[in-house]
Amino acid sequence: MVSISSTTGPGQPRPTVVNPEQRTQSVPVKEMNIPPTPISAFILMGQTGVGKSSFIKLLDGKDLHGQEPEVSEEPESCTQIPTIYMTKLKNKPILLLDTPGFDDSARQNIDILADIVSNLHLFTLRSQEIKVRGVIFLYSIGENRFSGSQAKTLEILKGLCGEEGMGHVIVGTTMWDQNSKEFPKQIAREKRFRDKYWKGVHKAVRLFEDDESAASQILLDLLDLPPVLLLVQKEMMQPPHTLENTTVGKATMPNGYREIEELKRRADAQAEAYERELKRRKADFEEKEKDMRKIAKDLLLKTEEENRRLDRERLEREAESERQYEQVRQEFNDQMKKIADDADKREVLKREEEASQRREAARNQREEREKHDREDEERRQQDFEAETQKQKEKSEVVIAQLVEELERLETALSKMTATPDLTRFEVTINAVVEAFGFHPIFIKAVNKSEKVIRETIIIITDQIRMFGGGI
Ligand SMILES: Nc1nc2c(ncn2[C@@H]2O[C@H](COP(=O)(O)OP(=O)(O)OP(=O)(O)O)[C@@H](O)[C@H]2O)c(=O)[nH]1
Ligand SMILES: [Mg+2]
Repeated sequence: MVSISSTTGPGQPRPTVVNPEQRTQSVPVKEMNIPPTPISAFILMGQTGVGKSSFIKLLDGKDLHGQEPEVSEEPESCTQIPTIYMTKLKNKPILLLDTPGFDDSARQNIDILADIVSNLHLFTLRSQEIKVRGVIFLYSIGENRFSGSQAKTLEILKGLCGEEGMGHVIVGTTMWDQNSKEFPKQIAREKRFRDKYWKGVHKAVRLFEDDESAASQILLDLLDLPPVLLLVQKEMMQPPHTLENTTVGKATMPNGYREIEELKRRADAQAEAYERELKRRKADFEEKEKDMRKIAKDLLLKTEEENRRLDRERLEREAESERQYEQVRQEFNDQMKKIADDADKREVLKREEEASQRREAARNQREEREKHDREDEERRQQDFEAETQKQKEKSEVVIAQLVEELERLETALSKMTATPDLTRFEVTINAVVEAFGFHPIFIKAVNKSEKVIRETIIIITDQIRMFGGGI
């Protein structure tokens, strides 16, 4: 495939659909070694597996990298994208545009067609260098039925070429079984198809397997014709230069495709709407998030303030509690102290009471004792008095005896008075007087004490003896 964008200039028409993936894999024409004289270009078309790549390979076609086309026996498509190959025919360079086969998939057909048209449009733009000489439409004669995809392929071919262009188409029938009983059937089929489907083509030729000369002859036959501008090439030169506005584009873009395009357009519009809505919601969300953050921040600040206030109140309450506790404790201590004091006082009073009781008891005891003592004293006094009385009585008896004795002594003494030494008698009397303070004569009258009397008796007796008197 050829990249259109690399060759189109300002104001130049552009095809509409070019598969970008495929474009990157294609070989840009400007990079190919194209000779100064216009090069003839041929387009290979036909269903998958009919032998398009084999045809090019047979003619020794090589791509930009010198690679020959890939050929596959698998039923799946081998050639995936339109690819340009170069070769020589009678020593003149030619371009062969290999194309994938069309099938029932509108989407895939459109993509393939878009690539083919891109290349054809490029050929148009470079018509001084490249001239389309015709289309080789290969058809497998082995197919006994004209399938839907074959019909679609033929329709695309006609749409591409237009009536004039179909005159530059050669149908090459492949897959002949010359040595088989099928061969006659194939010939009959060829005739039937030629009459029914291939009307208007330049010719239909048989391409037996590996028949290089037949392949070359096809190109030579086309080269005998003048260069042609296929219908799609002409249409693509007209504004708006879009595939949808070409005959083949309209034919190939069935309702399904348009619906797909419409759906795609709607989907894109919806995606854009979703994008816008998403942005709006995102902005809305961000706005709300901002608000929420602000609210959360305010709430946080309020909560912190509230917490601080609660802390303050708690501290105040704790301080108040502490103060009350201290007060209660103080009151309690005071009460305890008071109770203790009262208890002490009571204890003191009690002790005083007990002391008083003890004193009272002691006084009572003492009084009792004194009473007893008094009574004892009285008894003793009485006893003493009785004893005294008894002694007195006894003493009186003794005294009486002593008085008698004394009187006898006095008598004796008086008798002694007749003695010369009266002085001594007087000394005795004086001694008695001095000793007792009274004269012995008055003893009886003064004191009848037994002791005095006895001592008086002793003194007198001693005096008498001293003076030699007889007692
Ligand atoms: N019997 C027979 N086999 C052929 C003929 N031409 C090609 N083949 C074989 O058919 C198979 C497919 O050939 P390709 O050249 O890859 O077919 P194609 O048209 O390029 O297929 P796509 O690239 O898939 O579109 C290969 O195995 C070829 O060898 C023929 O004329 N007769
Ligand atoms: Mg192929």
